[in-house]
Amino acid sequence: MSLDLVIANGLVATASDTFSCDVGISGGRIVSLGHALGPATETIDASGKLVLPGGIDSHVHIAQPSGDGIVMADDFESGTRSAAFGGNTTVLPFCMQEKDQPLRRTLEEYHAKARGKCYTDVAFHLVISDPTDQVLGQDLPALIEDGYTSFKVFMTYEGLALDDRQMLEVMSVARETGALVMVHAENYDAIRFLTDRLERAGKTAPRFHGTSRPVPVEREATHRAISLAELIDVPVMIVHVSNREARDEITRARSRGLKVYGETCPQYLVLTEADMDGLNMEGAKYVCSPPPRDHDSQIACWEGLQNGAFQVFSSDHCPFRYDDPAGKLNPKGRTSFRWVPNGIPGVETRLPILFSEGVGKGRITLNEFVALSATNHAKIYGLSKKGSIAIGMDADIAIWDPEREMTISQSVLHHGSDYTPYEGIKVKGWPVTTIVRGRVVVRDGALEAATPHGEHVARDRSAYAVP
Ligand code: DUC
Ligand code: ZN
Ligand code: ZN
Repeated sequence: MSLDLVIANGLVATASDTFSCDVGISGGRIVSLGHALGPATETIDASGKLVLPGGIDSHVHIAQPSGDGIVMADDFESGTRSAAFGGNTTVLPFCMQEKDQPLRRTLEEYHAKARGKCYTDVAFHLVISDPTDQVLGQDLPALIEDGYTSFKVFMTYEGLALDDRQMLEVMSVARETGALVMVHAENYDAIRFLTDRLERAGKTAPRFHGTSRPVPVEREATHRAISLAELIDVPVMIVHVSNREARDEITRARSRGLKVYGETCPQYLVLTEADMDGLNMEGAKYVCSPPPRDHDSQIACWEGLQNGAFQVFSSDHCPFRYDDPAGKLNPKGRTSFRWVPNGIPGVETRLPILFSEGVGKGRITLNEFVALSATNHAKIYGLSKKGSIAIGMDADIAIWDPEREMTISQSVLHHGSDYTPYEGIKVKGWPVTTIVRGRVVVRDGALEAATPHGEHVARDRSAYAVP
Protein backbone atom coordinates (compact mmCIF):
# COMPACT_ATOMS: atom_id res chain seq x y z
CA MET A 1 0.00 0.00 0.00
CA SER A 2 1.37 3.42 -0.89
CA LEU A 3 1.11 5.87 1.97
CA ASP A 4 -0.01 9.49 1.78
CA LEU A 5 2.63 10.69 4.20
CA VAL A 6 5.53 9.32 6.19
CA ILE A 7 7.10 11.23 9.06
CA ALA A 8 10.59 9.76 9.14
CA ASN A 9 13.54 9.72 11.54
CA GLY A 10 11.85 11.50 14.44
CA LEU A 11 11.69 10.64 18.12
CA VAL A 12 8.07 9.71 18.83
CA ALA A 13 6.60 10.22 22.31
CA THR A 14 3.24 9.17 23.67
CA ALA A 15 1.85 9.44 27.19
CA SER A 16 3.59 6.17 28.04
CA ASP A 17 6.59 5.65 25.75
CA THR A 18 9.35 7.34 23.79
CA PHE A 19 10.79 5.55 20.74
CA SER A 20 12.49 6.16 17.41
CA CYS A 21 10.26 5.20 14.51
CA ASP A 22 8.63 6.43 11.33
CA VAL A 23 4.91 7.17 11.22
CA GLY A 24 2.92 6.08 8.18
CA ILE A 25 -0.28 7.93 7.37
CA SER A 26 -3.04 7.08 4.95
CA GLY A 27 -6.59 8.43 4.66
CA GLY A 28 -6.02 10.77 7.59
CA ARG A 29 -5.18 7.96 9.99
CA ILE A 30 -1.97 6.48 11.37
CA VAL A 31 -1.65 3.12 9.61
CA SER A 32 1.91 2.01 10.34
CA LEU A 33 4.74 2.55 12.81
CA GLY A 34 8.22 1.19 12.14
CA HIS A 35 11.13 1.62 9.79
CA ALA A 36 11.34 1.54 5.98
CA LEU A 37 7.57 1.87 5.78
CA GLY A 38 7.46 1.90 2.01
CA PRO A 39 6.57 4.36 -0.72
CA ALA A 40 4.70 7.49 0.21
CA THR A 41 3.40 10.50 -1.69
CA GLU A 42 5.34 12.68 0.72
CA THR A 43 8.00 12.14 3.34
CA ILE A 44 8.78 14.66 6.06
CA ASP A 45 12.25 14.27 7.53
CA ALA A 46 11.92 14.77 11.29
CA SER A 47 15.58 14.13 12.15
CA GLY A 48 16.45 15.82 15.43
CA LYS A 49 12.78 16.58 16.07
CA LEU A 50 10.12 15.26 18.41
CA VAL A 51 6.99 13.73 16.89
CA LEU A 52 4.15 14.21 19.39
CA PRO A 53 0.38 13.85 19.40
CA GLY A 54 -1.08 17.20 18.36
CA GLY A 55 -2.12 19.29 21.31
CA ILE A 56 -5.74 19.14 22.43
CA ASP A 57 -6.80 22.33 24.16
CA SER A 58 -9.99 21.45 25.97
CA HIS A 59 -10.68 24.94 27.27
CA VAL A 60 -10.88 27.80 24.76
CA HIS A 61 -13.36 30.57 24.06
CA ILE A 62 -13.86 31.61 20.45
CA ALA A 63 -16.37 34.10 19.01
CA GLN A 64 -18.32 34.04 22.25
CA PRO A 65 -20.75 36.91 22.88
CA SER A 66 -19.25 38.76 25.84
CA GLY A 67 -21.62 41.54 26.82
CA ASP A 68 -22.76 44.88 25.48
CA GLY A 69 -20.34 46.26 22.91
CA ILE A 70 -17.62 43.75 23.72
CA VAL A 71 -16.25 41.60 20.92
CA MET A 72 -14.01 38.61 21.38
CA ALA A 73 -10.75 39.03 19.47
CA ASP A 74 -10.79 35.66 17.74
CA ASP A 75 -13.28 34.17 15.34
CA PHE A 76 -12.94 30.51 14.42
CA GLU A 77 -10.53 31.27 11.61
CA SER A 78 -7.99 33.26 13.61
CA GLY A 79 -8.48 31.27 16.82
CA THR A 80 -7.89 27.86 15.24
CA ARG A 81 -5.06 29.17 13.05
CA SER A 82 -3.35 30.45 16.16
CA ALA A 83 -4.03 27.09 17.82
CA ALA A 84 -2.40 25.23 14.90
CA PHE A 85 0.69 27.45 15.08
CA GLY A 86 0.87 26.51 18.75
CA GLY A 87 1.04 22.79 17.95
CA ASN A 88 -2.65 22.04 18.53
CA THR A 89 -4.78 19.83 16.33
CA THR A 90 -8.08 19.94 18.24
CA VAL A 91 -9.69 22.65 20.36
CA LEU A 92 -12.80 22.50 22.51
CA PRO A 93 -14.57 25.87 22.65
CA PHE A 94 -17.68 26.64 24.65
CA CYS A 95 -21.10 27.02 23.17
CA MET A 96 -22.65 29.49 25.59
CA GLN A 97 -26.41 29.28 26.15
CA GLU A 98 -28.02 32.70 26.50
CA LYS A 99 -30.97 33.11 28.86
CA ASP A 100 -34.24 32.02 27.23
CA GLN A 101 -32.37 30.57 24.26
CA PRO A 102 -33.08 26.99 23.21
CA LEU A 103 -29.87 25.00 23.47
CA ARG A 104 -30.05 23.63 19.95
CA ARG A 105 -30.38 27.13 18.49
CA THR A 106 -27.28 28.24 20.41
CA LEU A 107 -25.40 25.29 19.05
CA GLU A 108 -26.52 25.96 15.48
CA GLU A 109 -25.22 29.52 15.81
CA TYR A 110 -21.79 28.32 16.90
CA HIS A 111 -21.68 25.70 14.15
CA ALA A 112 -22.57 28.39 11.61
CA LYS A 113 -19.71 30.56 12.91
CA ALA A 114 -17.26 27.64 12.78
CA ARG A 115 -18.28 25.91 9.54
CA GLY A 116 -15.54 26.03 6.91
CA LYS A 117 -13.38 28.30 9.10
CA CYS A 118 -11.39 25.91 11.28
CA TYR A 119 -7.74 25.00 10.79
CA THR A 120 -7.91 22.44 13.61
CA ASP A 121 -10.64 20.01 14.52
CA VAL A 122 -13.21 21.36 16.93
CA ALA A 123 -15.59 19.85 19.48
CA PHE A 124 -17.99 21.99 21.49
CA HIS A 125 -18.71 21.93 25.20
CA LEU A 126 -22.10 23.33 26.17
CA VAL A 127 -22.56 26.02 28.84
CA ILE A 128 -25.81 25.66 30.76
CA SER A 129 -26.95 29.04 32.05
CA ASP A 130 -30.72 28.53 32.01
CA PRO A 131 -31.59 25.05 33.27
CA THR A 132 -35.31 25.07 32.53
CA ASP A 133 -37.41 21.91 32.64
CA GLN A 134 -37.17 21.76 28.84
CA VAL A 135 -33.36 21.99 28.97
CA LEU A 136 -33.00 19.44 31.77
CA GLY A 137 -35.65 17.03 30.58
CA GLN A 138 -35.25 17.15 26.81
CA ASP A 139 -32.62 19.33 25.18
CA LEU A 140 -29.55 18.54 27.26
CA PRO A 141 -29.99 14.74 27.29
CA ALA A 142 -30.61 14.78 23.52
CA LEU A 143 -27.48 16.82 22.82
CA ILE A 144 -25.36 14.60 25.07
CA GLU A 145 -26.65 11.67 23.03
CA ASP A 146 -25.58 13.53 19.87
CA GLY A 147 -21.97 13.73 21.04
CA TYR A 148 -21.82 16.96 23.09
CA THR A 149 -20.79 14.96 26.12
CA SER A 150 -19.55 17.66 28.48
CA PHE A 151 -20.95 20.93 29.75
CA LYS A 152 -19.78 23.77 31.93
CA VAL A 153 -21.66 25.51 34.71
CA PHE A 154 -20.71 28.77 36.40
CA MET A 155 -21.00 29.55 40.10
CA THR A 156 -20.44 33.25 39.39
CA TYR A 157 -21.24 35.98 36.81
CA GLU A 158 -24.46 37.85 36.22
CA GLY A 159 -26.71 35.87 33.93
CA LEU A 160 -24.60 32.75 34.18
CA ALA A 161 -24.36 31.77 37.85
CA LEU A 162 -26.39 28.77 38.91
CA ASP A 163 -27.54 28.42 42.49
CA ASP A 164 -26.91 25.20 44.41
CA ARG A 165 -30.32 23.76 43.61
CA GLN A 166 -29.72 24.35 39.90
CA MET A 167 -26.26 22.82 40.15
CA LEU A 168 -27.81 19.70 41.67
CA GLU A 169 -30.39 19.57 38.86
CA VAL A 170 -27.83 19.73 36.05
CA MET A 171 -25.51 17.31 37.84
CA SER A 172 -28.40 14.86 38.03
CA VAL A 173 -28.75 15.01 34.24
CA ALA A 174 -25.02 14.27 33.93
CA ARG A 175 -25.41 11.34 36.32
CA GLU A 176 -28.19 9.87 34.20
CA THR A 177 -26.55 10.46 30.83
CA GLY A 178 -22.84 9.92 31.51
CA ALA A 179 -21.87 13.51 30.66
CA LEU A 180 -18.96 15.28 32.33
CA VAL A 181 -19.71 18.46 34.33
CA MET A 182 -17.09 21.22 34.26
CA VAL A 183 -17.36 23.84 37.00
CA HIS A 184 -16.19 27.45 37.18
CA ALA A 185 -15.83 27.61 40.95
CA GLU A 186 -15.98 31.11 42.44
CA ASN A 187 -18.47 32.43 45.01
CA TYR A 188 -20.74 34.93 43.25
CA ASP A 189 -22.12 36.73 46.32
CA ALA A 190 -18.67 37.12 47.85
CA ILE A 191 -17.31 38.64 44.63
CA ARG A 192 -20.23 41.07 44.40
CA PHE A 193 -19.82 42.11 48.03
CA LEU A 194 -16.07 42.66 47.67
CA THR A 195 -16.46 44.45 44.33
CA ASP A 196 -19.04 46.88 45.75
CA ARG A 197 -16.79 47.58 48.73
CA LEU A 198 -13.72 48.20 46.56
CA GLU A 199 -15.66 50.54 44.30
CA ARG A 200 -16.96 52.51 47.29
CA ALA A 201 -13.34 52.93 48.39
CA GLY A 202 -12.40 54.22 44.94
CA LYS A 203 -10.32 51.12 44.20
CA THR A 204 -11.43 50.65 40.62
CA ALA A 205 -8.20 50.11 38.65
CA PRO A 206 -7.79 46.72 36.93
CA ARG A 207 -5.28 45.54 39.55
CA PHE A 208 -8.15 45.40 42.08
CA HIS A 209 -9.83 42.68 40.02
CA GLY A 210 -7.75 40.11 41.89
CA THR A 211 -8.60 41.71 45.25
CA SER A 212 -12.28 41.21 44.47
CA ARG A 213 -11.88 37.44 44.08
CA PRO A 214 -9.23 36.23 46.57
CA VAL A 215 -8.33 32.62 47.26
CA PRO A 216 -11.19 31.89 49.76
CA VAL A 217 -13.71 32.82 47.04
CA GLU A 218 -12.32 30.05 44.85
CA ARG A 219 -11.61 27.58 47.66
CA GLU A 220 -15.14 27.78 49.08
CA ALA A 221 -16.80 27.33 45.69
CA THR A 222 -14.49 24.43 44.83
CA HIS A 223 -15.40 22.73 48.09
CA ARG A 224 -19.10 23.35 47.46
CA ALA A 225 -18.99 22.09 43.86
CA ILE A 226 -17.27 18.91 45.02
CA SER A 227 -19.80 18.43 47.81
CA LEU A 228 -22.73 18.87 45.43
CA ALA A 229 -21.17 16.38 42.99
CA GLU A 230 -20.67 13.94 45.85
CA LEU A 231 -24.36 14.20 46.75
CA ILE A 232 -25.28 13.22 43.20
CA ASP A 233 -22.40 10.75 42.84
CA VAL A 234 -21.27 12.31 39.58
CA PRO A 235 -17.75 13.01 38.27
CA VAL A 236 -16.78 16.67 38.10
CA MET A 237 -13.95 18.66 36.50
CA ILE A 238 -12.88 21.82 38.35
CA VAL A 239 -11.51 24.07 35.64
CA HIS A 240 -8.83 26.78 35.80
CA VAL A 241 -7.57 26.07 39.33
CA SER A 242 -5.25 28.87 40.42
CA ASN A 243 -3.94 28.12 43.90
CA ARG A 244 -2.95 25.69 46.64
CA GLU A 245 -6.16 25.77 48.68
CA ALA A 246 -8.47 24.98 45.76
CA ARG A 247 -6.01 22.33 44.60
CA ASP A 248 -6.04 20.77 48.06
CA GLU A 249 -9.83 20.49 47.93
CA ILE A 250 -9.40 18.39 44.78
CA THR A 251 -6.60 16.32 46.29
CA ARG A 252 -8.65 15.63 49.41
CA ALA A 253 -11.69 14.60 47.38
CA ARG A 254 -9.60 12.29 45.19
CA SER A 255 -8.02 10.71 48.25
CA ARG A 256 -11.56 9.86 49.40
CA GLY A 257 -12.13 8.08 46.09
CA LEU A 258 -14.33 10.72 44.50
CA LYS A 259 -14.17 11.21 40.75
CA VAL A 260 -12.99 14.77 40.96
CA TYR A 261 -10.66 16.09 38.27
CA GLY A 262 -8.72 19.30 37.89
CA GLU A 263 -7.38 21.63 35.26
CA THR A 264 -4.80 24.37 35.51
CA CYS A 265 -3.54 26.85 32.90
CA PRO A 266 -0.36 28.72 31.89
CA GLN A 267 -1.37 31.94 33.64
CA TYR A 268 -1.20 30.15 37.00
CA LEU A 269 2.30 28.84 36.30
CA VAL A 270 4.08 31.90 34.95
CA LEU A 271 2.05 35.00 35.92
CA THR A 272 1.33 36.48 39.35
CA GLU A 273 -0.64 39.45 40.66
CA ALA A 274 2.69 41.30 40.82
CA ASP A 275 2.60 41.59 37.02
CA MET A 276 0.02 44.33 37.56
CA ASP A 277 2.13 46.27 40.05
CA GLY A 278 2.44 49.89 39.05
CA LEU A 279 0.10 49.46 36.11
CA ASN A 280 -3.02 51.53 35.78
CA MET A 281 -5.28 50.62 32.83
CA GLU A 282 -2.60 48.39 31.33
CA GLY A 283 -3.29 46.00 34.19
CA ALA A 284 -6.38 45.07 32.16
CA LYS A 285 -4.11 42.95 29.97
CA TYR A 286 -3.90 40.46 32.84
CA VAL A 287 -7.53 40.49 33.96
CA CYS A 288 -8.82 36.92 33.96
CA SER A 289 -10.73 34.78 36.40
CA PRO A 290 -9.63 33.26 38.63
CA PRO A 291 -6.76 35.75 38.76
CA PRO A 292 -3.08 34.77 38.79
CA ARG A 293 -1.95 34.82 42.42
CA ASP A 294 1.49 34.52 44.04
CA HIS A 295 4.65 32.46 43.85
CA ASP A 296 3.39 29.82 46.26
CA SER A 297 0.30 29.36 44.10
CA GLN A 298 2.54 28.77 41.10
CA ILE A 299 4.42 26.08 43.04
CA ALA A 300 1.13 24.50 44.08
CA CYS A 301 -0.09 24.38 40.48
CA TRP A 302 3.14 22.75 39.33
CA GLU A 303 2.79 20.20 42.12
CA GLY A 304 -0.78 19.53 41.01
CA LEU A 305 0.47 18.75 37.51
CA GLN A 306 3.21 16.53 38.90
CA ASN A 307 1.20 14.56 41.43
CA GLY A 308 -2.03 13.96 39.54
CA ALA A 309 -4.33 16.49 41.23
CA PHE A 310 -4.66 18.00 37.75
CA GLN A 311 -5.14 15.79 34.73
CA VAL A 312 -5.34 18.50 32.08
CA PHE A 313 -3.43 21.63 31.22
CA SER A 314 -5.49 24.00 29.06
CA SER A 315 -5.06 27.57 27.90
CA ASP A 316 -8.43 29.09 28.86
CA HIS A 317 -7.80 31.17 25.73
CA CYS A 318 -10.34 33.98 26.09
CA PRO A 319 -9.00 36.73 23.87
CA PHE A 320 -9.90 40.41 23.89
CA ARG A 321 -8.03 43.24 22.29
CA TYR A 322 -6.49 45.68 24.77
CA ASP A 323 -6.47 49.00 22.97
CA ASP A 324 -9.99 48.80 21.67
CA PRO A 325 -13.38 50.19 22.78
CA ALA A 326 -14.77 46.71 22.12
CA GLY A 327 -12.09 45.11 24.29
CA LYS A 328 -10.33 45.69 27.58
CA LEU A 329 -10.44 49.49 27.22
CA ASN A 330 -14.17 49.69 26.64
CA PRO A 331 -15.71 52.91 28.03
CA LYS A 332 -17.21 51.22 31.12
CA GLY A 333 -14.01 49.25 31.68
CA ARG A 334 -12.19 52.53 32.13
CA THR A 335 -14.49 53.33 35.08
CA SER A 336 -14.07 50.07 37.03
CA PHE A 337 -12.40 46.66 36.82
CA ARG A 338 -15.95 45.28 37.15
CA TRP A 339 -16.48 46.03 33.46
CA VAL A 340 -13.16 44.84 32.09
CA PRO A 341 -13.86 41.64 30.14
CA ASN A 342 -12.33 38.64 31.89
CA GLY A 343 -9.92 36.59 29.87
CA ILE A 344 -6.52 36.51 28.20
CA PRO A 345 -5.19 34.98 24.98
CA GLY A 346 -3.04 31.84 25.22
CA VAL A 347 -3.94 29.08 22.80
CA GLU A 348 -0.67 29.48 20.86
CA THR A 349 1.63 29.77 23.86
CA ARG A 350 0.17 27.03 26.13
CA LEU A 351 2.37 24.23 24.84
CA PRO A 352 5.69 26.07 24.47
CA ILE A 353 5.31 27.34 28.04
CA LEU A 354 4.56 23.88 29.46
CA PHE A 355 7.29 22.26 27.38
CA SER A 356 9.98 24.78 28.25
CA GLU A 357 9.11 25.36 31.90
CA GLY A 358 8.01 21.77 32.48
CA VAL A 359 10.07 19.34 30.39
CA GLY A 360 12.98 21.72 29.83
CA LYS A 361 13.38 22.48 33.52
CA GLY A 362 12.88 18.89 34.68
CA ARG A 363 9.53 19.43 36.40
CA ILE A 364 7.68 16.90 34.23
CA THR A 365 8.75 14.20 31.79
CA LEU A 366 8.15 14.34 28.07
CA ASN A 367 5.52 11.61 28.47
CA GLU A 368 3.76 13.59 31.18
CA PHE A 369 3.80 16.57 28.85
CA VAL A 370 2.00 14.51 26.21
CA ALA A 371 -0.54 13.28 28.77
CA LEU A 372 -1.25 16.77 30.13
CA SER A 373 -1.39 18.44 26.73
CA ALA A 374 -3.22 15.85 24.62
CA THR A 375 -3.88 12.29 25.79
CA ASN A 376 -5.75 13.06 29.00
CA HIS A 377 -7.92 15.63 27.23
CA ALA A 378 -8.89 12.98 24.67
CA LYS A 379 -9.77 10.43 27.34
CA ILE A 380 -11.60 12.83 29.62
CA TYR A 381 -13.65 14.43 26.85
CA GLY A 382 -14.39 11.34 24.77
CA LEU A 383 -12.18 11.98 21.72
CA SER A 384 -11.43 8.31 21.24
CA LYS A 385 -9.55 8.63 17.93
CA LYS A 386 -7.29 11.41 19.17
CA GLY A 387 -4.51 12.14 21.64
CA SER A 388 -1.98 9.43 20.86
CA ILE A 389 0.33 8.09 18.18
CA ALA A 390 -0.89 4.56 17.54
CA ILE A 391 -2.24 2.60 14.61
CA GLY A 392 -5.84 3.52 13.86
CA MET A 393 -5.72 6.94 15.49
CA ASP A 394 -6.32 10.19 13.63
CA ALA A 395 -3.04 11.47 12.21
CA ASP A 396 -3.02 14.55 14.45
CA ILE A 397 0.64 15.27 14.98
CA ALA A 398 2.88 18.14 16.03
CA ILE A 399 6.57 18.05 15.09
CA TRP A 400 8.64 19.94 17.65
CA ASP A 401 12.12 21.38 17.49
CA PRO A 402 13.24 20.83 21.10
CA GLU A 403 16.26 23.11 20.66
CA ARG A 404 14.53 26.12 19.18
CA GLU A 405 14.78 29.16 21.43
CA MET A 406 12.08 31.80 21.18
CA THR A 407 11.08 34.89 23.08
CA ILE A 408 7.30 35.02 23.28
CA SER A 409 6.13 38.23 21.72
CA GLN A 410 3.01 39.60 20.11
CA SER A 411 4.95 39.90 16.85
CA VAL A 412 5.41 36.12 16.50
CA LEU A 413 1.83 35.10 17.36
CA HIS A 414 -1.24 34.68 15.17
CA HIS A 415 -4.18 35.34 17.49
CA GLY A 416 -6.60 38.25 17.11
CA SER A 417 -5.54 40.03 20.30
CA ASP A 418 -3.22 43.03 20.07
CA TYR A 419 -1.04 41.79 22.94
CA THR A 420 0.12 38.71 24.79
CA PRO A 421 0.31 38.60 28.59
CA TYR A 422 3.36 36.37 28.15
CA GLU A 423 5.40 39.03 26.32
CA GLY A 424 9.14 38.60 26.90
CA ILE A 425 9.06 35.08 28.34
CA LYS A 426 11.93 33.03 26.91
CA VAL A 427 11.22 29.44 25.97
CA LYS A 428 13.22 26.56 24.53
CA GLY A 429 11.26 24.12 22.33
CA TRP A 430 8.72 25.13 19.73
CA PRO A 431 6.20 23.30 17.51
CA VAL A 432 7.29 23.78 13.91
CA THR A 433 4.92 21.60 11.87
CA THR A 434 1.30 20.75 12.65
CA ILE A 435 -0.60 17.97 10.88
CA VAL A 436 -4.37 17.57 11.25
CA ARG A 437 -5.80 14.23 10.10
CA GLY A 438 -2.84 13.74 7.80
CA ARG A 439 -2.86 17.21 6.23
CA VAL A 440 -0.05 19.65 6.88
CA VAL A 441 -1.58 22.86 8.26
CA VAL A 442 1.61 24.58 9.45
CA ARG A 443 4.95 23.61 7.93
CA ASP A 444 8.25 24.88 9.31
CA GLY A 445 6.49 27.79 10.98
CA ALA A 446 4.47 28.91 7.93
CA LEU A 447 0.80 28.39 7.17
CA GLU A 448 0.48 25.72 4.48
CA ALA A 449 -3.24 24.98 4.37
CA ALA A 450 -4.70 27.27 1.71
CA THR A 451 -8.16 26.71 3.13
CA PRO A 452 -9.28 25.50 6.54
CA HIS A 453 -10.42 21.89 6.64
CA GLY A 454 -10.85 21.25 10.33
CA GLU A 455 -14.02 19.37 11.22
CA HIS A 456 -16.42 19.19 14.08
CA VAL A 457 -15.96 15.98 16.05
CA ALA A 458 -18.88 14.28 17.78
CA ARG A 459 -17.59 12.83 21.01
CA ASP A 460 -18.04 9.60 22.94
CA ARG A 461 -18.74 9.59 26.65
CA SER A 462 -15.79 10.51 28.85
CA ALA A 463 -13.65 7.54 29.85
CA TYR A 464 -13.57 9.25 33.27
CA ALA A 465 -17.33 9.69 33.66
CA VAL A 466 -18.38 6.06 33.49
CA PRO A 467 -20.25 5.38 36.75
N1 DUC B 1 -13.93 31.79 32.88
C1 DUC B 1 -13.36 31.14 31.90
O1 DUC B 1 -13.45 29.93 31.84
N2 DUC B 1 -12.69 31.80 30.98
C2 DUC B 1 -12.50 33.18 30.98
C3 DUC B 1 -13.21 33.91 32.00
C4 DUC B 1 -13.86 33.08 33.01
O2 DUC B 1 -14.35 33.57 33.97
ZN1 ZN C 1 -14.54 29.83 33.83
ZN1 ZN D 1 -12.57 29.73 30.17
